[in-house]
Amino acid sequence: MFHEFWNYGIVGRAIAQKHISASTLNIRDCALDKHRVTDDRPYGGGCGMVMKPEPLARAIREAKQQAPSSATILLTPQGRPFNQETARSFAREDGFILVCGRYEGIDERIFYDLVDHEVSIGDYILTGGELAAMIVIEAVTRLIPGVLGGEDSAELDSFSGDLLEHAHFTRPPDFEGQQVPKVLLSGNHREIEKWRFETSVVRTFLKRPDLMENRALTRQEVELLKEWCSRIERIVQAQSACGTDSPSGRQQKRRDHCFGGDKPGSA
Ligand code: 4GS
Repeated sequence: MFHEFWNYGIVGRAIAQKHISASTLNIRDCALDKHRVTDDRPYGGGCGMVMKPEPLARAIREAKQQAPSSATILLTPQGRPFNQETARSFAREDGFILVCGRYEGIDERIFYDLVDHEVSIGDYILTGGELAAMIVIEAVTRLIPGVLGGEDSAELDSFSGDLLEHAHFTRPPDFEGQQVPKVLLSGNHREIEKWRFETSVVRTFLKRPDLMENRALTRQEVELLKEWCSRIERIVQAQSACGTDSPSGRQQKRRDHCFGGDKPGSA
């Protein structure tokens, strides 16, 4: 699974340019018996198999020898949820050893001495930790200085601040009758920045309100939300003044997707 991964895209280039180094150890190669068995039936019965401790311990010790200052992280749904903050903290470390489990689980005694942290990429069950490890490696690699080649796009992406990214457009200016917002063609950088900030704030509010509920908002964010509040209030008041089923509401054909929903007053 990792052969393609180490050679592909940003991770492949980061390795080729020596921004990072990476290698894989196959736990099966650390099983010393003839059939290279890494799993066994669970004590106490039940379905599913458990990873045997000896090959896993041998693999982790071998990895620790190759990367002595690295913490050992087991990918498991029981771990701490992986997010951009975790990615940033991993990017500051010297390195890490990611342990990818298979089967129902691993023998509990591995945890006592050999695993430092447990990390989960989400609340769902995979058949192996490999894809989870790749997700962690990708998210961390693109934060290593130099990997994204000069431009600061890692910093500007979603979650670098506490807002989702603004809407993006490229050519053509007319795609199947949908126009690029005029402000982006205006060349007015102050206005463009303002528009981008507005799309960020509003789509964060619409798509991921949890990202705003759990932190202190900036003054600009509060100002913007207040402005939208009063716009919405004006619309609601106008509606209740002249009845709720006005034909003009039904005439609007296209939605403005930039904000993750309809932008009041944009029709
Ligand atoms: C995850 C996860 C995972 C759990 C591995 C069952 C095979 C599997 N790993 N985040 N045994 N979610 N691991 O589902 O990290």
